[in-house]
Amino acid sequence: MKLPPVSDMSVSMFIDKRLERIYSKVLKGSRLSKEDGICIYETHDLIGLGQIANHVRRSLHGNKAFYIYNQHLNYTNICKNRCRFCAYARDRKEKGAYAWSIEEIEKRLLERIDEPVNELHIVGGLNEDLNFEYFIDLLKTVKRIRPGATIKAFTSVEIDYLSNLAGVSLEETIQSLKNAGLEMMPGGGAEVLNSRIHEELFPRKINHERWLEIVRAVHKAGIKTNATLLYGHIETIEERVDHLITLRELQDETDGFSAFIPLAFHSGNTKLSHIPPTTAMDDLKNVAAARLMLDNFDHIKAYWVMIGEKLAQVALSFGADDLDGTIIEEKITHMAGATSAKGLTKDQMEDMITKAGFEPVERDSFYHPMN
Ligand code: V47
Ligand code: SF4
Repeated sequence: MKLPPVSDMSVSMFIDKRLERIYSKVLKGSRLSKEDGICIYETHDLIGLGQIANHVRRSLHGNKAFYIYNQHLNYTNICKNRCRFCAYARDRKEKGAYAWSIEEIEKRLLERIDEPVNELHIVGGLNEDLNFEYFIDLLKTVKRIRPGATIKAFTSVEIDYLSNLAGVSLEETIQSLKNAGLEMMPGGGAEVLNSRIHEELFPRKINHERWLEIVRAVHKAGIKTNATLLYGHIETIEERVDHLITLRELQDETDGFSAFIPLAFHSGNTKLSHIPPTTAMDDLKNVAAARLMLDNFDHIKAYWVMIGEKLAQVALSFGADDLDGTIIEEKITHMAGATSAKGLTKDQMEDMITKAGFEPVERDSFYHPMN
């Protein structure tokens, strides 16, 4: 039996007929509505949805799948916010609490100095024992030891905290960090841009409006950031879609987002430990929803740490074009029970991509190919 190629996929091939409307819009280049977003999450026609998302992913990036050789540095787990979904944070006197000195950070960088790391992903808790000088020193130390690597550091939550700590405006804070070596910011911190969820899960953290205000200021200062959605806890489908639409609107305004990363909630060792893990269906729908709703984002990452290496490979055919990085020593998700590896080698990364039928492209933080 001869099947048509994917590019000739007919709109009448879908099991869920609601996907016909979405596919027609995608082919015309029309923006998807909130109703379309809800349909994407509600449908059980995962293969139909995947084909539409894959069509967009392939028109943007062909057969390429990106990854980066990076290293995570989580400088402290002491945090005054104590979000209910977080297994990583500790109080100052609690067992397992830590804060790395600048010397300790230097040691961790030097331990891997022979490896071709080209991005340092640096985030931590809100630790009242660290002063603003510590953060400037941290950035300068990383830049001195790894001058060729990009520093991608701090979420908007940390930027807000640092601005209060320094006692200067948001703009001045961003400028000081930039002068010390900050070149990009990761996603994270927004969780779900929604006041109900904020109140229930992370009331001490900055709210929706402040998160947007900070990201807007960071983009205005010429620093690109990523964006995330933490899904699989108490959020509704409508709240997920609203979150994606809010990000899409901000991207229309600033064009400062680089990639979007759906983050699958892991409940182990958290105050929400009764919540079961996300399903593969939901993980893939989140990747596809991101690819289809975020029509102004270049890149969608499948974060293998959270969804596992095997599903991340599949996600490359559901809208994702990037597997994030080699990472080395991931802490935040592993403390919440993740069973994925703590890091991958370059060979493992390339093997994963090749065996999923894609061409691996090692990139820098700004998606320039390394070779
Ligand atoms: O903001 C915290 C999430 C985020 C849990 O920008 C949890 O390239 C699941 O933002 N289960 C930090 N998630 C990680 C992050 C990130 C990761 C990889 C790449 C990039 C990037 C950004 O992790 C937090 C929060 O949303 N998180 N606890 C948990 N128990
Ligand atoms: Fe602190 Fe971040 Fe954990 Fe919230 S998610 S408790 S802000 S480290």
